[in-house]
Amino acid sequence: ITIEHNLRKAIERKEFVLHYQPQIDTRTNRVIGLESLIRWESPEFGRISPAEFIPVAEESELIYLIGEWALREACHQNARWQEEGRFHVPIAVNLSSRQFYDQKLKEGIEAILTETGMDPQYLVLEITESMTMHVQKALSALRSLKSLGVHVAMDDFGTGYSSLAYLKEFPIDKLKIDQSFVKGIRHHPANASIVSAIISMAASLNLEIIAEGVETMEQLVFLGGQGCGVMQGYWFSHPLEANRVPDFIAKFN
Ligand code: G
Ligand code: G
Ligand code: MN
Ligand code: NA
Repeated sequence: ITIEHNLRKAIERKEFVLHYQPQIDTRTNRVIGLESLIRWESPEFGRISPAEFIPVAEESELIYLIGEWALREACHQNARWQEEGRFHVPIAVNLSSRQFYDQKLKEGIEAILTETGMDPQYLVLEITESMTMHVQKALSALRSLKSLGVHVAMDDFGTGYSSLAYLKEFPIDKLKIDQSFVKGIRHHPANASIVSAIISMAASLNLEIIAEGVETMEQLVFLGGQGCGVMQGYWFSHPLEANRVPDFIAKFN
């Protein structure tokens, strides 16, 4: 029995769940975003990390089913929170490479937006820098998605090989500094320099910037001092189950 076979059953049995990690603006101390992170709760195998099953799903058509489920679930959840009327916070959804380059992604998202009544401005699609190596293909995929009115963030920034020359051409809204650089701030001066350089580049390109994997007060202070006020990481919160999000936001905001 292959993991692929089990993934297919997991979709039918609705064993996936989204957790949400708060993104905090440390200047105002408010939650300004939530990143959805998929979890597979298997009755047979326990909790399986997306780092394990997403790459497997990417090797088959299953990635389209799982990706569509995650987009729909995030939009539904946003609509539920809006109905409760308590907060209005953008939700980020990670896209895999095959999803991003799928010609049908745009109409799929359009249908989900209509179905859930989600305001596209509150949907942030996260792509990774390494997915944009084919610049022309990436540009046309980005333009098509942006025409929906959604926002786009470039994730894991600094670890891929995207051409800086093209970064300014990409219709993206924000850069997420990869957590490996944030982790190295203290002991590896080069990482601190890279972080500073990414922050100033984002500012000059008019891109929002967010630091990932912030775990210590020291990292928070360094990032803030360099002009990066928006952060995500265990220092603030682990990814939360949906039902724990309203309380977290209420306490924070
Ligand atoms: O939260 P966690 O450390 O388990 O996530 C591991 C990896 O899985 C991260 O790279 C994250 O971007 C990715 N991931 C989490 N949720 C999704 C999802 O819904 N779709 C895709 N394509 N990747 C996801
Ligand atoms: O690839 P992407 O950046 O989407 O994945 C984010 C991953 O990082 C998720 O697996 C999430 O659970 C994890 N994560 C979030 N905050 C922290 C943190 O402060 N430290 C570490 N080690 N991982 C984190
Ligand atoms: Mn991400
Ligand atoms: Na990342």
